[in-house]
Amino acid sequence: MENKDKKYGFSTKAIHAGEEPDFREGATGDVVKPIHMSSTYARKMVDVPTAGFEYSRALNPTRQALETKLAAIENTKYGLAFASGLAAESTLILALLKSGDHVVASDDLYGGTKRLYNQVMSNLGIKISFADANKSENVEKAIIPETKLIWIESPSNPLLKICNIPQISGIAKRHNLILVADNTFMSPYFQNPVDMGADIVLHSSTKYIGGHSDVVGGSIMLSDDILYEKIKYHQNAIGAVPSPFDCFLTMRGIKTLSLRMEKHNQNALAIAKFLEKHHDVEKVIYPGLSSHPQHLLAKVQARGFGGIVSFEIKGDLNTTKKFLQSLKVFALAESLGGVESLIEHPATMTHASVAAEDRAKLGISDTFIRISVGVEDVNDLINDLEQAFSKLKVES
Ligand code: P1T
Repeated sequence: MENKDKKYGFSTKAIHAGEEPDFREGATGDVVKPIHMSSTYARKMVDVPTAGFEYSRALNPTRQALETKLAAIENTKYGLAFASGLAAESTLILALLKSGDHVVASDDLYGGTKRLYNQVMSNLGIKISFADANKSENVEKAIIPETKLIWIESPSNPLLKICNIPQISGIAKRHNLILVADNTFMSPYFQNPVDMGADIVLHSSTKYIGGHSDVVGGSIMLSDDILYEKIKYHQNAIGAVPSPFDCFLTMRGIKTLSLRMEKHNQNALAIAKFLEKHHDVEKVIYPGLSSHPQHLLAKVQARGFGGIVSFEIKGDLNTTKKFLQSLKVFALAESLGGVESLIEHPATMTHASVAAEDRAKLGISDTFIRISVGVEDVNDLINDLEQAFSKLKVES
């Protein structure tokens, strides 16, 4: 079953794509794709590689299965797997851009992506401008003659800003630019940017796709033959590929993606509503709340709102630290998208590499907190938040 098999639903593709039992003579008919650890493949004749496999960096059977599955769940022709989200990003940038090229990006991106552009790619002469992509016209205004690519995250990390993907895709097409959409926060279960006109979708599969906080990975999904060939060539030439075991874990995670996303969504909405009513909370950001400025766009563009809730606590940095350190079920940790609930402080953790003045401009204050809502019993999560809030009162 492949991405062409549009007749199958999401969960069927997530479970079966890339893992059809092998009934060829001598094969064992495994229902789960085996972990092919071999780094190289013997051939009988000099110029005929066995079953197309030569060397595992270029192609590995377990990674090939994952790549088929990735394409199937994102409704694209091709999938490519990498050693991390940033490895996928680096490969994509090096494959498509050269010195002097310019990128327009939405202003609220994962801190590591900003660092990659500002501290690494800038050394190669690749330039970037950031625009508030809440309004698509800001993206168009930032385009200059050297612009080659538009890069968006929707919802963004950590402010959960939503870009109008079809509108921005229209801008990209008018200016002959490539549109890259980081779909990490929605996962392919809730949103498919290529179906809305994006050229390339990118994921940190460390997050929802893997889903269990036990594997670091990245993925790129796309349907354009020429872009695929370029990125695939660089995947091998640069070599930032995942191990076969990582591919196995990622595939195992994908099989329950639909179940997990439904529960993440349900728990996150309940927590967002709880926080919105709480007197110790200044402001809650969750695309599923009608108070979110782009709630209606989120509803049209995606099939769910995801598992990330951001909020500002009343008080100062000390209040924020006290609150974060009082939690018992939530782990104070970077990352997101796993079955367990995580909480973090973007200003000192995930977005510490973003300049303080840029953080201030964006609204990532010292009292800003990001939650990755897991799939635990939601009452336990709410009780944990409540007991941490109550600690603030006792000590103030
Ligand atoms: O961590 P890595 O797998 O390399 O993925 C980078 C990345 C790319 N895009 C988005 C939207 C991300 O959130 C990330 C990684 N983010 C975190 C580690 C975090 O805690 O936000």
